[in-house]
Amino acid sequence: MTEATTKVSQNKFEKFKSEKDGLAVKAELEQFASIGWEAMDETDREHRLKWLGVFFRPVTPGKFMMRLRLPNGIITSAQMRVLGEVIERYGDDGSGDITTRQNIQLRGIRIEDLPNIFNKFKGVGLTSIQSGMDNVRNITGDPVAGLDADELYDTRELVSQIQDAITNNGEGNPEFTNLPRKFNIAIAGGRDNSVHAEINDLAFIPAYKRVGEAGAQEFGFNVLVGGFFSAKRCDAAIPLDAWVAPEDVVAVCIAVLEVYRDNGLRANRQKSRLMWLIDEWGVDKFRTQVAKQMGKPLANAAPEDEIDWEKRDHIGVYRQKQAGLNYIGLHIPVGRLYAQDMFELARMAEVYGSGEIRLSVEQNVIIPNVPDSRLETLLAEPLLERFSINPDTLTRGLVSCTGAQFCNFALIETKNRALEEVASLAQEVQLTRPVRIHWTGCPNSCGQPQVADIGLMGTKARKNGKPVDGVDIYMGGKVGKDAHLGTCVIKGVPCEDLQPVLRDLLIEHFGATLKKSEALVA
Ligand code: SRM
Ligand code: SF4
Repeated sequence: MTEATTKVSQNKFEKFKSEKDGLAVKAELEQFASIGWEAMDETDREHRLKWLGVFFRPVTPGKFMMRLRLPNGIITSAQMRVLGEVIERYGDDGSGDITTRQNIQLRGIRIEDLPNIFNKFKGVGLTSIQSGMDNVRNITGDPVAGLDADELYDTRELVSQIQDAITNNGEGNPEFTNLPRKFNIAIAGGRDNSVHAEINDLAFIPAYKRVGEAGAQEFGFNVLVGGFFSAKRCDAAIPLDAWVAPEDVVAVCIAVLEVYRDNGLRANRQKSRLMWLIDEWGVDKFRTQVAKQMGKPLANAAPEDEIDWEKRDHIGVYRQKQAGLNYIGLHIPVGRLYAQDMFELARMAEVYGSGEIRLSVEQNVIIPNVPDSRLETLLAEPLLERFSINPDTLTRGLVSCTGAQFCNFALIETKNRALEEVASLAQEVQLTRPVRIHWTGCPNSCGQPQVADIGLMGTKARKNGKPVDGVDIYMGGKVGKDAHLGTCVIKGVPCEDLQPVLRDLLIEHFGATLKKSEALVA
């Protein structure tokens, strides 16, 4: 590490990291399990455990959350079954959520069970290592990689290689356990930017480049850097003016992380994400440093990228590039799964598909490799009544962060409220196309309101002089082709007054019409 990292005045996070690396708790799990969560050192319990993907929840003390790593959002039926077994024993406390990074988080976890849980994970090749705090988050890739006839690049292998390099094959890698802050990486492989590349610290976008005198087209990626959301500031990623061949992607990730690790700003955690370093240096200097770290020059970006489609949501039945096979996208309301759901999904993936399950950043599930001959029976499965392939237009694009049920940053409850709100709206209005509504419980923006058609960010509003649950409303988020971030258009709407406001926005901006009975009343 350079002097820049060691000399800065240390905030509380830098201080505890320098005293003991987060990953060190890996060797102490048995001891934590035997003494129990209340007797644990507070910093180990509330912070360092996050290096193993284990999160203390002040809202539910003693019942921890576990965040996995599922590269490219892919999980096998055997892995899904293990997750179901882990949460099943916690009864009503046990549940799982599909996250906005194609990942799964488990709820209700007891510290005394951790050694056993990690053993079970190992048995099926699952890891939760380095999934929280100042580490690289789950690496996202195209959810239909290897299935989509129109894909430009199958992102699966690259995403796995990056995860393996950063986590030392899931065992933990001290090289990357002390970044200045969290770090997000995404690789787009299709034409519709299904990973929201622009909101990642480092993203790779398909782009062809003319090479050699004959001007042959070579496939590679244009590189974007610095995208992030935080309570203080939100920015879309900017071009690094670099194009990399697929075989150089891992090296670029490592070089960018090393430059960020050794030079990123650490004094103020509000200003520690990569974009703040790029601001300070300028993108040219940042680019030069990355090339220097790689030990070879970076090629300039290709003039155009290949993102030219509107974003797909993958819900429904779609033909794969493999003749006679289909992928089925199931809508999982606000991403919430229980043990029985996990068992059912695992069974269905085995009975009808190849035992593989995929997750999308919209918190939904895809079952790939279903032969034509098995489709009809799959579509008659009772689970599809709840996890529909054809949800109503408002529910279809609904995304929600965790919110107050489990997250102590939350200013409002989100998941249940999101479902209730669309159910009420669906009684009032009809739409001819889905509207992507994203809920997020606080300005940290885990539910990505800035990429939504309508984004709702929890806040405290005032009504009759009293503080009440409210939302700031974002609009204009554009995904897929020409992606750009939405902005706040209305501030402080009390949640209890939200429905008419949303109804009017849907009518004014998204072509909604009142249902007959409502129109008559009006
Ligand atoms: Fe997030 C912190 C949940 C995606 C920005 N996020 C948190 C914590 C860990 C806070 C806490 O300790 O309670 C939340 C855990 C609550 C819980 O119990 O579930 C939390 N974030 C989530 C998830 C589960 C939301 C969801 O329901 O899907 C997502 C997990 C993704 C994963 O699998 O790793 C999640 N968080 C995001 C995203 C979206 C994305 O990555 O595309 C963002 C905005 C993008 C970004 O990071 O640039 C996001 N989360 C934050 C921030 C603000 C970061 C900052 O620089 O200030 C925080 C607060 C922090 O890190 O200090 C945060
Ligand atoms: Fe928690 Fe806020 Fe993130 Fe929602 S946006 S999960 S409330 S930190």
